[in-house]
Amino acid sequence: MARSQEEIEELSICKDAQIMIEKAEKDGVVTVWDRFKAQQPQCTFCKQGLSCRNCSMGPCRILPGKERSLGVCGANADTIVARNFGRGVAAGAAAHSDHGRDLLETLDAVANSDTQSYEIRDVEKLIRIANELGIKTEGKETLQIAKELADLLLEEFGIKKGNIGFTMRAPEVRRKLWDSLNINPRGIDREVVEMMHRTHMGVDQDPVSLLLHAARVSLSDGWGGSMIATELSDILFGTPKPVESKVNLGVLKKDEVNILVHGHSPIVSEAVLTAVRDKNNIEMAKAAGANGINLAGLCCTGNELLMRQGIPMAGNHLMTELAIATGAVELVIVDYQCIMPGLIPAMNCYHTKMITTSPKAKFPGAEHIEFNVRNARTQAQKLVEMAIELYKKRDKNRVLIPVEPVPMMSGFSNEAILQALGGSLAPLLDAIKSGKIRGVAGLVGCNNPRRKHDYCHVTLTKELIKNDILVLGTGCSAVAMGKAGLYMPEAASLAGPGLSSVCKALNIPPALHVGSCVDNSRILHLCGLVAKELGVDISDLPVAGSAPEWYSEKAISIGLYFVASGVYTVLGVTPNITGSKLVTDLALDGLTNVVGACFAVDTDPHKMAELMINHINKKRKKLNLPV
Ligand code: XCC
Ligand code: SF4
Repeated sequence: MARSQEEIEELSICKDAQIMIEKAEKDGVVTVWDRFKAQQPQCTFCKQGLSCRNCSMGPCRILPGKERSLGVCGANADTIVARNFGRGVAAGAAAHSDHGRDLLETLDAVANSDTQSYEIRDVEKLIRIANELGIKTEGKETLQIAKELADLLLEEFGIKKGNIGFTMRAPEVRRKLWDSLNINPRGIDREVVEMMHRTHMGVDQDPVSLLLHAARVSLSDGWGGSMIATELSDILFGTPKPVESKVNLGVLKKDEVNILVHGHSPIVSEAVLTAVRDKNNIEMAKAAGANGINLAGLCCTGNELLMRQGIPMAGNHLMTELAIATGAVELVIVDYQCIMPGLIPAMNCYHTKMITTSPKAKFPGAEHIEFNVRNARTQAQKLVEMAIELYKKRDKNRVLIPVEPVPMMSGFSNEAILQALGGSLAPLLDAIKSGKIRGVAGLVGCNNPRRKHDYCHVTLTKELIKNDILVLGTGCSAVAMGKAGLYMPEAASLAGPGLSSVCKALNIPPALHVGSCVDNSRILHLCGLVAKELGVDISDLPVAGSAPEWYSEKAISIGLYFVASGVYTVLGVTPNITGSKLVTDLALDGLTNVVGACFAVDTDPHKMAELMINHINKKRKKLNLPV
């Protein structure tokens, strides 16, 4: 049965989403919301983390306090919950870090002159990062430095004596704390593998021990795999600087060939961008009756292109099927992560084709055109030609582009923030000390059909900026803020008087787009810089994090590395740990005594804001700053 207007408005706050949900229904496209409904009621054992299928004596479902309080092997609820949580963190860390490894292999190929598809665009950053990690660069050729950097970082994944290099960006007190807890991450792959080992039947049964290792896994992501992904993407594709662009489904063009890139890594999408900008291809599109070729992004590979190249953003996680339902998309080119298999039946309703490009992520029903460092240029060319051919098949009567796009600013890398501040952190620190900016909040993560699409991201951001808290956004959260107009300098009028005066002086928005999900490492790095400058630990800073609508295992890893780095983090979706009181208490409270920060959970963005503001005020008081 078709949804009423009221029901549709309950699903998303976005006009483009609302209009497209209705069109999708009419066109017979099954969406994430339909499938979510069909899954109700969802398993309460799994929801609480109380089911285990780690071995073939099971699966086991635990009812604590009842006869069935132990799994076949004898594992109790605390163990099972901690193990499940740990595996989630490992999967998330693996996803981010394996993405980082792909950038590393690309840098390695460039260094060995093994590719014509990629180059080093930011030589200054290459040298800076190499120096930071102890590589001598004087008198060396660029490619030699790149080679040495690639070799050094490749080691971070595997066998490494000592700790991950970028952890040196954390203040010394924090590193000492990690050492004393034995959670300073060693090799990136090693921590993930060790989690898989520990959670095998009959290995680590102690929930505290499991959680501490989970923290170490997450730190190897935040200060390791993700940070490597960010820094190498900057070196290869350019460090972001402030750039204006547009966001929402209105970025699709009625009279142009529309290509969407979806996934996470910039490796494929950057190659596609080069082909899209090629004059011959534009001529070819014109010969096919189109006015040009329009490239837009979805999710994090979209964020990567938006941050560095100003490529418009069509939407976040829950918008991906709805983008196809516009009937205006020729090609969806994907790499990996967060690509719903539901896109395949959706695209089959139109002339749209989905192309998978990574040997790691194949989708039955999509065409697979594999990209590697050597063939990226030619493959991208092939795809653009394919999109132009598909444009001829577009049924104009079924096209609906629902709204006008919203302008947004992007490109706030730490380098760009420093530059906007005149080269040093001092003006930011002064603003924080005086209370003009009361604190900084990182808003990150996904959408989830459990929550009204974008509602928490936008409401929470508005509350925070109103209270003079500068918001840094990444991932799908960032897209939500952009769509709500919060990424324009004019949004300063929604900020409190202090933050608004800073924004006006610098001509920046009160919420800053700092990148994709791996770019949460930029926030960690910034926290490290500020803490070092003030001579305190990260846990002393007036900062807080939130993943208001998270869904992904990657978000669990992100949340945990923020907490393990000392940043209080508020989740808007309850993680699957409530089956263990011990694990839940530790996450929501006990961790504070261990790593100086913990999680909080609330589903109401106003309450989430209150929690974050109270935390920031508490930290200000401790630093003797005006509250
Ligand atoms: Fe995926 Fe990164 Fe989440 Fe969005 S925010 S749904 S992880 S695209 Ni990363
Ligand atoms: Fe059951 Fe233990 Fe096997 Fe898990 S590891 S499935 S709890 S027997």
